[in-house]
Amino acid sequence: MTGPNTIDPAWLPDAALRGIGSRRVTVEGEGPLVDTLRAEVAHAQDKFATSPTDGHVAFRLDAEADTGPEGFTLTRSGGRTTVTAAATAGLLYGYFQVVRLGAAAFTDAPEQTHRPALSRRMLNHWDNIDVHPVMGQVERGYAGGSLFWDDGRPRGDLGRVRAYARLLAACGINAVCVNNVNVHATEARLLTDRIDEVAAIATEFRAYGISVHLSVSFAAPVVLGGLSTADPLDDGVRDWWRTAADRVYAHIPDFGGFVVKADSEGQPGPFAYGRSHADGANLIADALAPHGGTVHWRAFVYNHTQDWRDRSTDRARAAYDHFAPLDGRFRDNAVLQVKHGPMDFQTREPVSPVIGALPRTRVAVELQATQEYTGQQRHVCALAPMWAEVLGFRPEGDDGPTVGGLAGSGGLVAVSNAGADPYWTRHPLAQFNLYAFGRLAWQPDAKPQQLLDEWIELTFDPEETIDPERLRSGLHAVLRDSWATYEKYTAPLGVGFMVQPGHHYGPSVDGYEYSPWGTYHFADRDGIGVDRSRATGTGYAAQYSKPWSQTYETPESCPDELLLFFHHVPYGHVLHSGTTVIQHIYDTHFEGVEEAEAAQRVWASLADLVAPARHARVAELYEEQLNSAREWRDHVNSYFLRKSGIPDAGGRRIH
Ligand code: GCV
Repeated sequence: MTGPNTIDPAWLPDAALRGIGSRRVTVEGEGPLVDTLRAEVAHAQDKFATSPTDGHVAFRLDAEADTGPEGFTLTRSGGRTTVTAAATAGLLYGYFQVVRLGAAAFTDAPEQTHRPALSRRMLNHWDNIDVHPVMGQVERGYAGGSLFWDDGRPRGDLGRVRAYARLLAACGINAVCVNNVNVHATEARLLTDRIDEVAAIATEFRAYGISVHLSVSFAAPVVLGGLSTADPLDDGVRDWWRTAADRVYAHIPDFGGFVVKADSEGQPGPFAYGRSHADGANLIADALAPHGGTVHWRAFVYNHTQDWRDRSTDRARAAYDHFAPLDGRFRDNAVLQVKHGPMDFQTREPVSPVIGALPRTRVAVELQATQEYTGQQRHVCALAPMWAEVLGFRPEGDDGPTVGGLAGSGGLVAVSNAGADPYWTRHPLAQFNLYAFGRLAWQPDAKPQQLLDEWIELTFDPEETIDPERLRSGLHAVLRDSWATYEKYTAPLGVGFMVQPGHHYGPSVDGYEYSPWGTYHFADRDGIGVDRSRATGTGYAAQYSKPWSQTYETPESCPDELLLFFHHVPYGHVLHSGTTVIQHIYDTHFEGVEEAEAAQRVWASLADLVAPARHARVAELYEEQLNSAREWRDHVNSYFLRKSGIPDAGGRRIH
């Protein structure tokens, strides 16, 4: 894989600091974040010391300012730009807003106050210390090894972690869970005798206002403490967790809390003791409460050893069935962390009905920036449009709150796509997913196209590019609709999981069809899809409130893109688009590959505008993307031609 000689600056190249670096800047206030801000300003001025202008930028603390703990007010008038905040975090976020605005930060404009809509904006790393025999070091990681550990030990030089923290703060992220939710034996010890390693990482993140969290094993009292039980109602177990939390806070006073995957895919949990997930979450919440910490308890609980012959069990139902009855039983410092869809980060899923179903429980919504099912950072797949759709969804219809609003109670979380690769995300264009996640967590109703423009302007310095407009429109052409393109050449109409088992890359239409994982499409010679209606299917559609329970109940009212998620229909079923299901499958698979080919040509045409190493890396990955997309097209089209016997109306070549 080609790459740069140094670590890529992503959306903070020095060129983006030109505006602030060439002005007179004053910074008021004290504290670690103000120290960071002063260091940022000094760095910018060092780079542009030779080009002073007469503008002035001031950062001031004002305890009376109505900005909340992280917000800021920006005023721009008469050559003076002022960031005012009630707390030091606001000054730092204000600094990055000034950077983001570029030249516009220094022209007159009405006063603006920015406050994050969500107070927790978190990344989850699925990093292991050791290299796991099947999953590698970073589970579902496609960007090299861990940023935190190497060769079984903490990285000696944490400068890279500091640089990562800076990038994250610049897009608004304020919390990071550093290790995998599947907690293996070595990583379990981060909670106890290896806590110093977490403390060292926390020092780097703290400088940028980011709290550190840890994934812990529910069985820790047994595997680390030598107790005979991990029963959440056992006094010895409760004492053990309290002592464990006390020790963590003795090392990391501003520690954020724990993330727990329990009773899920082999991880231990409260079911073993006949206890509920509220009992489990509250045990850990109580240990954290004296220190102000929070437990993020994942709702990803389902039976992964089901019998594929059993048509009555529906994995999509599981999280709601387990958790909706527990509403109101969680502590205030327990957050239920719910994947955005009911299955597992497929290219297209409906929004999880759990998100709106627990009004008396704090809920965080979990997205997946790491592209497990969306091309594994070898395919271009900009996820902001998907996330914006999820965040704008209203579980109770037009008059109810959005998912973004509901997540205000617990936060927005993404599984990180970053690793030790010099481009951070392996595919340089996947950096946009990380950036867009942070910005959407700050402002869930931000428009994906606007975020794309921001990212382009920061990442690709307009003044160093000979034709910024051609570059901008080229990048829009390759990124803007890339999720839609990816969806076209992979699994159709919301059915999901036609991937190769295990690693989940590339097509295998029946790969999971006769497996225990609960992920089926039920294609036969007559039709395809899962009947999840209340009337004749698994009843999943009835887990939604109105109007969605009605919308999803019948094939006539169900949106096309989710049809096969909710219904089993004949291949000749006519979609709202006017075409049949089988013809839609053929058409979209041909179109998707053509769109990817067109994007590849656009990228080639940008060779004179993009740094050679970055251009070469993306060009190389496009070769892989196109090979893979053609595999997808030919597998899926051939499979359905052979199953259905219905020819393509376009008479195109299917194998
Ligand atoms: C960390 C999916 C992934 C697993 C992941 C799991 C989870 O099943 O394939 O690798 O485990 O989700 O979110 O816990």
